[in-house]
Amino acid sequence: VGFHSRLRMGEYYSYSVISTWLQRIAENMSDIAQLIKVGTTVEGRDILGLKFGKDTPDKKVVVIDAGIHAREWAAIHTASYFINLIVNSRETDPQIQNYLDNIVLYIIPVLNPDGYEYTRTDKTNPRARMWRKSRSPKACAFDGVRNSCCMGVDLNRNFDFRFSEIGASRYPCSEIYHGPSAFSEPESKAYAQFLTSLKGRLEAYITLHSYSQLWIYSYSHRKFTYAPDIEETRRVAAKAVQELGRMYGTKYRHGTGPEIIYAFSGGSTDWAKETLKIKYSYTIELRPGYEEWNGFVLDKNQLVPTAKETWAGVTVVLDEVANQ
Ligand code: ING
Ligand code: ZN
Repeated sequence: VGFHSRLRMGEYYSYSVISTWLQRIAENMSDIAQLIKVGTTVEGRDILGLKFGKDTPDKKVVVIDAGIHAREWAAIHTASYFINLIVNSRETDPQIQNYLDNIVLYIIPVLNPDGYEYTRTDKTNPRARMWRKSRSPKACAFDGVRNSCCMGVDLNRNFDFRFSEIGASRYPCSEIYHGPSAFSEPESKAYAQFLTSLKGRLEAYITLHSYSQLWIYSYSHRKFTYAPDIEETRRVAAKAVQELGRMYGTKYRHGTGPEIIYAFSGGSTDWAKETLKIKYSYTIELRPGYEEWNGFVLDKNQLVPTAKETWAGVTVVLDEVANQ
């Protein structure tokens, strides 16, 4: 067990440290973990993840990701914490053994590594810390006054679900620029292909964001627009939020985007729900609460508690899939 095969939790790490860590886990624990490459970013980085559990064709699949938005560091930490927990408790925790035996679990901790690395240049460029989008090359549009050109696409507006309809912008300089067309970006395109390859077996898809303490389900482009299994979706969300809150008393709300935050289209969970017919498709907004002014910068001492309580919520979904 060499350098980088363990990461101390409660810290933020560069993408290269995270990548090496994932590789070491796959090398040292090939009985439970395999390295996967989802695709390649605009700047040429590999989008890496781990696949846990022994794969047999009958097993249900769960996918958890984080870091589609660059500045949401607490989400990346939380996904990393999940990996760390599985790796370190696989011999002692019966709940984790149950998951390893009965489901296939993919965790992709940084979907937008170009953006994440850019936010980490904040020591020399203080504004970089609040970057949200990818780092795709400049695109231009006339905004009524001038032709404005900017880098980056909001990857969570670039999925082929009601593309550009609402809560997204056609201006490249906007934080929520949806890109020139659905799946125009290598990151979102590769990820959609990856999820599609799991079709039929994919029972749950969870994407971690920050912040606002919300457990969001489909659909989010318009109020009162649900998938047919909304009752089940709601039941599991309510239970997850309750379990999450039991640990430290953190209060989450659950609902569709327009019910609890805002309407938007082009996001990964709505696309997955509609196209892949996934039973459980959730966007989770981690700590702090929405009343906080700049919740993207979460104090390091909140990282582990945030990850722990989120795991308590996520296990509600994992239990549904593993024990059905
Ligand atoms: N939030 C999500 C976003 O992509 C969201 C919010 C998700 C709203 C799902 C409605 C439904 O904008 C963050 N923090 O990125
Ligand atoms: Zn986000």
